[in-house]
Amino acid sequence: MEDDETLRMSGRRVQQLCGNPKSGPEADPSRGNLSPRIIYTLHGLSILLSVFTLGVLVMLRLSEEMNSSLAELHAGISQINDIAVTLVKTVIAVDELRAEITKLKENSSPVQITDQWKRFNRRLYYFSTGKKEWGEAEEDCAIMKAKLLVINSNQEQTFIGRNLNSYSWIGLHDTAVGGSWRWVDGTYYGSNVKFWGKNQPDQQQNEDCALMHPDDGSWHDWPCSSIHCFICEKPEQ
Ligand SMILES: [Ca+2]
Ligand SMILES: [Ca+2]
Repeated sequence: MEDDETLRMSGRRVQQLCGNPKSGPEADPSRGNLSPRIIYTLHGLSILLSVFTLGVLVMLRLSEEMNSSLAELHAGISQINDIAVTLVKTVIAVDELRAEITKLKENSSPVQITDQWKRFNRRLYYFSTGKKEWGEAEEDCAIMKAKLLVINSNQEQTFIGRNLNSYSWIGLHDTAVGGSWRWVDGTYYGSNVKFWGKNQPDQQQNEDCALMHPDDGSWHDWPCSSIHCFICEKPEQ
C-alpha cells in the first residue's frame, strides 16, 4: 500500500513537472516570443544608438560653433591687417608732412632786413649796391624771396623815384615778343600805370628790359645784358 501511494504521488510530481507541456518560461504570454537576453540586448542597442546620435548632434553643434568662431577670427584678423596698413600709411604720411614742414621752415627762414631794404605801404624794397644783368638781377631777387620791382601806382612810382640813386632794372620786359611788355609778377601791363620816358620804349638794339632813370624815375627800354643796379620788391611780413 505504501508503495502504491508513493508511486501515485511520484506520478503526480512527474505530471506536474512534465505532464503540462505549456508550463515554464516559454509559456508566459506576456513575454511574447523574445527571450529576456534579446530584449536586454535590444534595450542596450537602443541606448547606445541614442547616445551615439546625441554625440553626433553635439559634435555637429560644436563643429558649427567652431566654424562660426573661425570665421569671426578671420574677420578680426582681416580688420587688424586693414588697421595696420592704415597705420603704416598714416605714419608714412606724417613723416612726409614732417619733412615738408622742415623744408618749408628752412625755405621760409626770414631774410635779413638790412639798410638796403626800405618800407613803403606794407611792402619792402631792396635797392642793390651791386650791378647785374637783368636776368641775374631777377635771380638775386628770387634768392631773397622777392621779385624785381613792379610799379602798381603813382604813389609807388613816386616813392621809388625819391629813393633812386642809380640806373636800376625793374621787373618789366618784352623778351618773349618785341613790344609785348610783361611784368614779372603777372600784373597786366595794358591796364597798369606807365611812366615811360619821352619816346620810350623805342626798341633800339634789342632793348627788351626796362631801366629806371635816377633823375626823374622815367622808364627806358634797354638791352637786358647791360650791367646795372636793380630794385627788388616783396610784401612786408
Ligand atoms: Ca609794386
Ligand atoms: Ca630805349
